[in-house]
Amino acid sequence: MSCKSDITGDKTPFTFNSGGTKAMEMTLRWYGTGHDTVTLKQIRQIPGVKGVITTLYDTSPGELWSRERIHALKEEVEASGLKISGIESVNVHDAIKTGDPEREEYIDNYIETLKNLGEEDIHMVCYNFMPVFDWTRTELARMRPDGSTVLAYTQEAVDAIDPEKMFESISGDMNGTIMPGWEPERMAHVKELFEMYKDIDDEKLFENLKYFLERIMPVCNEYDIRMAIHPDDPAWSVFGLPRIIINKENILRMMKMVDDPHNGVTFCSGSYGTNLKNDLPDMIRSLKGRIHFAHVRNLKFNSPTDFEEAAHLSADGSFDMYEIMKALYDIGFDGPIRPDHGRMIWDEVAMPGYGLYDRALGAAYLNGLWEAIEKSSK
Ligand SMILES: [Mn+2]
Repeated sequence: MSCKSDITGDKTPFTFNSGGTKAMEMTLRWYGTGHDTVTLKQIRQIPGVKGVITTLYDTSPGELWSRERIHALKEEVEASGLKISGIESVNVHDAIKTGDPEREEYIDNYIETLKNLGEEDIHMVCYNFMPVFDWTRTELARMRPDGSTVLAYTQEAVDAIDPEKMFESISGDMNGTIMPGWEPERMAHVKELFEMYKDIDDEKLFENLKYFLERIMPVCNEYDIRMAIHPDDPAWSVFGLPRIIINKENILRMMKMVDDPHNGVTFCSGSYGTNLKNDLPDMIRSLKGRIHFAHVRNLKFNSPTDFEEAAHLSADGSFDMYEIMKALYDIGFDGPIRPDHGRMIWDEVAMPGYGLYDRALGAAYLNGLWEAIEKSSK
């Protein structure tokens, strides 16, 4: 709602936003007490951050989330003056991704979890459909000229490594944390995981995704839960595994194959952006109404197959962050948004990509861009 007010009494010449309009909601990812070095109190003090994107980090893919645990998490977050703006992630079991007969039981659990989240008034769920490895990086602490460290990727390093050694090669740089998708218990079974996917190609993966979505859409409609698939990162096949959520063509195919507004996307600029052929503002515009969550970060390319995660500022990397935020503004994006991975700066020791300082700078910068876009559009 727009309001006019005046120090002298009734009316002034300026219009201010009283908070009644729908607008994007700046958030920060938080892994939960005992799993995150960053506290809710710290998050609360970042200007403009109203909510967290969180999860039950100690659950395994396929496990049912009880209403009690969701409720307890919600109470903890709300006691700090924040809210739960969405879940990242409710992970999808490999049996669902591979179409194994066991999937029925895991989909039933997933539906029950969504129902429990809906009952607790949580309406956005991020997930991914990547086989075996979640996001892949070849370095977790590449030094930049200013002394900060960042996650980085080179295709040459991936091509040279045995996938079973992938975890070993980066685990030493995790600062003692457990990184999402790289849980040691899961990585101990990498060989079996590869075996499960040996007959799965892109078409089969699409088919299994469609099956999953069709099964969960009724509960999503009932509780207004917006499903937001996270893109594959990097946006191409690694180690010969199929990867489908990688470009505009595929994501539009997915939106059409289960044509329901609750079937939507997490627009992650840093993941789609790994492929320089992806025109990020154009993709955002083509997904109007289906972007339920946004991850905004910048990458710096040293070559098309060697990139590192930069500061959010456009000038520090290869993307035009203003154009990305402008596209989100133009399509009327009103969901949760978060700065994505940050650099490790000011001697912070935290999960790579998930320190407090650089993500707080990112949130402030993205809020600044948004304010400027909003004011100049009026
Ligand atoms: Mn992301």
